[in-house]
Amino acid sequence: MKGISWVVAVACLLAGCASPEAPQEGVRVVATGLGDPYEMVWGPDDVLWVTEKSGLRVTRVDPATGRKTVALTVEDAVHTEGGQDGVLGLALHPDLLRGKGRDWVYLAHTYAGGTKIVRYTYDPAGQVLTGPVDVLTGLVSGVDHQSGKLRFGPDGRLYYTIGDQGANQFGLYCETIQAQTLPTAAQVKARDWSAYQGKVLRLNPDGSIPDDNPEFGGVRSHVYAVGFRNAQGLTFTPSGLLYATDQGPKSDDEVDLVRAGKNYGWPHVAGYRDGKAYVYARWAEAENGCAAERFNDYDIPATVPYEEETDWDDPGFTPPLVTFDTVDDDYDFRAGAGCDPSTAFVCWPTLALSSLEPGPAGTLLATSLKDGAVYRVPLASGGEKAGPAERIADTVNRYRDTALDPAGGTLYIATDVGGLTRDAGGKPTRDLRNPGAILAYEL
Ligand SMILES: [Ca+2]
Ligand SMILES: [Ca+2]
Repeated sequence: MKGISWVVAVACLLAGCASPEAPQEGVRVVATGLGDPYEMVWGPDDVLWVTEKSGLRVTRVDPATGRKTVALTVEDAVHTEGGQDGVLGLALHPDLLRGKGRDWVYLAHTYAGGTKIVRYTYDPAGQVLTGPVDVLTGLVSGVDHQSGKLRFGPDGRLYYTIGDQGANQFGLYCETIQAQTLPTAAQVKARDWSAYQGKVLRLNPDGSIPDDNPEFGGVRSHVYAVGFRNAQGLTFTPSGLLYATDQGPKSDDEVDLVRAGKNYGWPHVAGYRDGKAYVYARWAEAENGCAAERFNDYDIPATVPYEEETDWDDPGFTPPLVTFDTVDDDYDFRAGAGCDPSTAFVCWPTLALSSLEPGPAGTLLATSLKDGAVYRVPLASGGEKAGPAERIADTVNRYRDTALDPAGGTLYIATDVGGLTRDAGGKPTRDLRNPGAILAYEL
């Protein structure tokens, strides 16, 4: 054993390993050992309620002591190693622990039949979640772009983001993106939710379709807004407006003000409809069949049809309030320092925004997976405008979600257990400083 630790120690001297507990400027470690904390919510009991994507649990963490209590192991949840599936969104009923008999916690997770949203009842004596009741089952799932954030709105409805499943890229390049596909009346009647990818959904807490949901193409469904790629951030502000983040393909992460019936552009538009550095290549429609093509993120073969952003003009299109790293058309995406094909995506300008919540003084706080930082975005004009963003709480980690202590200025930040991020010099690294942790940062 001693020999092995020597090998590790020497390797660390050479390669620069960091202790997971090592303090970083302005950031302290509250808890470790979490299995990919995905959604973290400040509860009415002043405890952090945390889902663990790969740990397949709901864990309550005392922010003062870091003490962890498992409230639920989700027996039928599934996670693929390295995948975006698992135990995802969590929303606390507004009446939780208020003595009204509605101690309900809503959870979204993948299972053998797709993704489902389930209601549990919290037992405060045993500190456990019990009695699952299905709210909505049979949502499409996969290993990529699940999004999976769940929120209670001030209107008492549940809001849920469901991603484009990573279609039209990498290993799924022959799958068609369904972010603009609208459910038909026949599908809704048959409870076939297969057109829901790339949307924000709005549902009654019992899973039914609210009577006042918008219609798309004359059909009312759970769909509230369309045209998203991977909206991992979703939040209401105290003024009742709904915002989301979306992850751009190689440029153009966005913050969107989400309104009923609107279209947020993907995959026709990334960021603004400005024709910059993005065209929509339709790999599934390749002239000789998609299987005959080899996916390429930089050059579109002549046999693969594509369209410019300006080729698409939808009256419902709603541009983002702010984009991150919008680059010009001549930007060289191949030129990332220290990148090879297996790490290239970390060198692209995108930040991979992963969460959103209101911060103090009319701001939004968004986390980044690729940049290990929180972006503080000021809102203006009654919430109709945003930016420019300020970068804070910088470490070498993949930041997954935040929760703000309502009593003070402490921001809690959850981190992934593994994966690629950028080191202090901006180069790709898998050497995460605080894997599977909750960090605290004073705003
Ligand atoms: Ca968009
Ligand atoms: Ca654009």
